[in-house]
Formats: sequence, C-alpha cells, structure tokens
Amino acid sequence: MRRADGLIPCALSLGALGVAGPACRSPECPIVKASGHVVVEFEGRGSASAFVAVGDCSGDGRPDVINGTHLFVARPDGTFDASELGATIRSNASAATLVDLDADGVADLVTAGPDVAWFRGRGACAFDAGMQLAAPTGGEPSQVLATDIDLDGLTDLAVSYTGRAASPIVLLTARGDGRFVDRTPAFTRRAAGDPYLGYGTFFDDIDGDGARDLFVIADFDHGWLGWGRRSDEPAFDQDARLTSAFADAHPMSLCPLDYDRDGRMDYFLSGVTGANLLLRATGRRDLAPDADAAPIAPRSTDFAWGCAALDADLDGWTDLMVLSLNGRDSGAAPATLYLNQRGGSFGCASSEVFAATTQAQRLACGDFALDGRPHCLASDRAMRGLVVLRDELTPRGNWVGLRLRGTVSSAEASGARVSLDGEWPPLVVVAGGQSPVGGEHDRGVLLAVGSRARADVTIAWPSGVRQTLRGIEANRYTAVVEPRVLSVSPRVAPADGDSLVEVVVDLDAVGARGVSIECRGECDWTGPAAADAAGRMHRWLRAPTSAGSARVEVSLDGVPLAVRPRVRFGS
Ligand SMILES: [Ca+2]
Ligand SMILES: [Ca+2]
Ligand SMILES: [Ca+2]
Ligand SMILES: [Ca+2]
Repeated sequence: MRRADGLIPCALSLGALGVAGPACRSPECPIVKASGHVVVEFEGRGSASAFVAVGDCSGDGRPDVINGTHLFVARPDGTFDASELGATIRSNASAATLVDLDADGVADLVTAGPDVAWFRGRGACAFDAGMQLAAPTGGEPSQVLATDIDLDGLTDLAVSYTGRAASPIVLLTARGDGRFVDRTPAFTRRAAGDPYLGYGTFFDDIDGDGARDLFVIADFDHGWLGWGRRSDEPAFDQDARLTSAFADAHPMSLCPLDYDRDGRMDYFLSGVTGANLLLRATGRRDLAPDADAAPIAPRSTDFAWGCAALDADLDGWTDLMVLSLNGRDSGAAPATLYLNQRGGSFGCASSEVFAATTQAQRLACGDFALDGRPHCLASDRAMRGLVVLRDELTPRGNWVGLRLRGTVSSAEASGARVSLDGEWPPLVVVAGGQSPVGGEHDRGVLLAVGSRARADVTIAWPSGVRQTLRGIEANRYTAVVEPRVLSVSPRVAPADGDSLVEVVVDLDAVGARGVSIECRGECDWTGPAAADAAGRMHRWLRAPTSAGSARVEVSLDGVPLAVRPRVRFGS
C-alpha cells in the first residue's frame, strides 16, 4: 500500500491493529512556548559524512566526541579542543560507538565498516591499533550499539546495516576473552525484494521475563519486534502483530522514555513523521500504540530520523528531539523539539524556543558541559559539518547526574532503570545510549529532582541487583559502581577435565541473607559452596573433557538474578 512517494495511506498506518494513524486524526502538532531557547550553532567543524561517537575517552568525566578521524575533547565550558586521531582509526568506518568493551575502566572505540574493529583505549583518547572482531559481510553499517544482549554480564555488539540482503543486523556476543561470536538469529522477511535498510537495534526486557527483547529498526516494512527467549544463546520470537505496527512506521530510530510517568518504559519511534509511533508499555507482554499522544511534526510528510529522549527543561517530564528531512535521504527540514505536556501528550516547541533547519539524519547527544543540559550534535550534510543544538531552556529545577558502571551487569550498564525515591508519579529514566541513527548518545544519566538539594535515587541494574543511593548531591555527576554480589572467573577455560572456574557470591554487597547457586549446561561442581573469613561464598566448576558451556544461575533471597554468567570450555 505504499504510495510512489514512499508514504503509506494514513488510515492503514497501523492497519493490523485497526487503529487510525495519528496523521489522519490530527495533522498538526500543537505549538507550545517555553522559557529559554535551544541555541543552534553552525560550527562548520568535523565531517557530516563520518560517524559520530560520544563518550568520555579523556577520563575527566566529560563526554568527548570522535567524528571519523576528528577528535573533539570537551572543555569545562562545553566547547571542544579539536585534534586528529590519525591513521589508526578506520577512515572508511560508517558507524561507531565509544564503550568500555573489556571492562578495564577505559573507554574503547568500536567501528563498523566494512569490518567491525575494536580499538582498545589507552586513556586520554589514545587508542591501540584496531583488532578485527568480525570480517566484512557486505552492506554499509548504519549503527553500532553496545549492550548485554544475552544477559551474561558481558557487553555485546549489535551492528545494523543498509544494503544487505541476508539480514539487517549482525549480533556479536562477547566470550569474555576478547573474542566475539556471531550469534545473529535467523530473520524472517516480511516481504521479498530489495536489500534491507537497517538503521538500528534496541534491546530491553519489555515484559520483565529475564530475557531482553529486540527491536530491529529497519525501513520499508522490515521493522521487527521479537520477544527474547531465556535460552543459552540469543533467540527471539517474532511478535507478528507488533511487528506489523512497528514496520508500518518505517522506523529510523528509537528512544526509550516513560512519557506518561506510570513507571514503565515506553518507546518512541521516528519514521515518516506523520506515522511516528509512540508505543506505551502496558505491564504485559505487549505494547500499545498511543495515537492520542504520538508526536507528529507540523509537516507530516517529512521523514523523521535521529531522535533523543531528554528532559530539555528539567521539569521531570521527558521530551523528544527529532531530526527530519523532507526527502528520504536529503532535503533540509525543520528539526523538532517535542515538549512533554505532562498529561501524556506532547507539543511542538515554538520557533522562538527552537528553530533549526538541518539536512541531517544522525543525532548524538551528551551533557558536554556537565551542567545538566544535554546538547546534541546533528551531522548536517549541507556542507556544514557538525551542528550544535545547545539546550538553554530555563531549567525548572535541580538535577542529579549519574555515571553508571556495572559489575554483575555489563560495564556499560545499558538498560538500568534509575528512579527518584519519594516521587509521585514515578520518575524513571533508562540508562544507555538509546538508538539514534548512526550510533549511541552518551550513556550519562540525568534525573530532574525539582527543588531538592540532595536526592535519594534507586538503580535497578540489568542484573536484577537493586541499589539505593541516599543524599546524592544535586547539580553534579556522581559515579556509581554496581555492588559486586557475583563474580565468575575465568569465562573461557580449556576443556581439559582439570581447569577450575571460581564462582564467588558476596551476600553482604546487597544485604541478602540467602543464596542458591545453580548451573545449566556443563556443570561439574567440585563440592558444596564454602564461606571464607569475610563471609563470601565460593564454589568451583571443573572443566569437562570436551567442549561445552555452562551458565551460572544465582538467586538471592529466592529472587533469581537476570544476569546468568556464561562459561565456555574449549576453544
Ligand atoms: Ca553478553
Ligand atoms: Ca523479555
Ligand atoms: Ca510509561
Ligand atoms: Ca521536560
């Protein structure tokens, strides 16, 4: 039912659900005013065609920017020191992310295009020579996303591609010894034809069953939503009904936000702007398209690209920044700041608040000045390089900034939920880089805390560990390390019938009283668990004599951890 201009008739935009598309019902976004502005700076620096990776590579807590071979190190005032990274970085890479891939505390750079390469960070934004993680597979990489896909506590990589016929994504899961395994699931094509136009992925445990569910963000009817299986390797069961709704939005990017503040994370998908989709979490194994709240641009035939969920005015209600083009791949169009109107709907910021016309698909955001205001970089292809969208809306209150580091959970901690204690309705944000086009946003967490000078904050880590932090000082960033209640080492051992793998559980780390330590797969325990002088429980697995794997399953006070560390035996 696609028209020649690539748009679908609006009445059918959510056809399988029998819900009229938002473009039919309400063609205009209500214009709203706000105090202050988003300042648009055309710096003309960097390259609009090169990837943009955002993260703290200098080690001072401020997010920096790597744009192809250009390095921009953030200064305290939010401006940048520019230099060149040199020939070590793949100049033909088209997507990248900055992430501490080996959990040594230093940010690494992962690039894709044509191969996937890992540049180990040495600190101060210097990197070792690239190490190939995956050979070229054809197509052009459009996004690298780092998260723990299989919830074994190790950061994995999802690479999205345009121009590939086999699959729009490649999933590389970490072994724990610096090597990665291709675990791309079989992909069911909804329609035969041209190669896929994949723009990104997103993983989240929507239904709370302990397995991460998968959004595949692919254009023209190929979007895909699958429920993760709690199996040894990543596996997903396609949800035909939601896949249909999702695919019909022709999604380009995804931003998670609890826009209605019911405590459950919802998902915004940019697509054809008139078909932008807001999927509301229901608390069940389902998502409900919210046509009443769905943000649409004033010009509903534009194509919406990179998005960012951020609280631009720090009022506690998460807003959305979205780039648009008026042709599929080119044509400058106004970007939109959708301001959350607190009643479960959005308004478009008036032109006095925000007016930026860009020719950009990629958006990468971070709080570069550490002032609680996320600024965004748009890769503008109209010969301008990186355009800075600087958030100078008047803040409605104080903020708490957190930088999370997982220990049981993977180090990048993507998917952790951070909530403000004592707040009603609930205020919850999700940690991680979201899923804009190209890469990820900075993973710093910002929480609006109103008039509080100090705030109590609870983190629900991806592992299932909950941690409450009391009296966190407002208007600055605090580094938080997940309590190390469980460690398993090594993750790869020879299948020699002799090598031992140690499992350590520290109940005191989380104030738990009871533990059960179980195992699935090649599980030859050498004996019962034994406590050391500090009260930590130790148990050892003996390697089998042939190759295999095991997953360690730990329950604390009867509640199983979502992270189940995997051990591989053999090569
Ligand atoms: Ca993993
Ligand atoms: Ca799930
Ligand atoms: Ca919600
Ligand atoms: Ca807001």
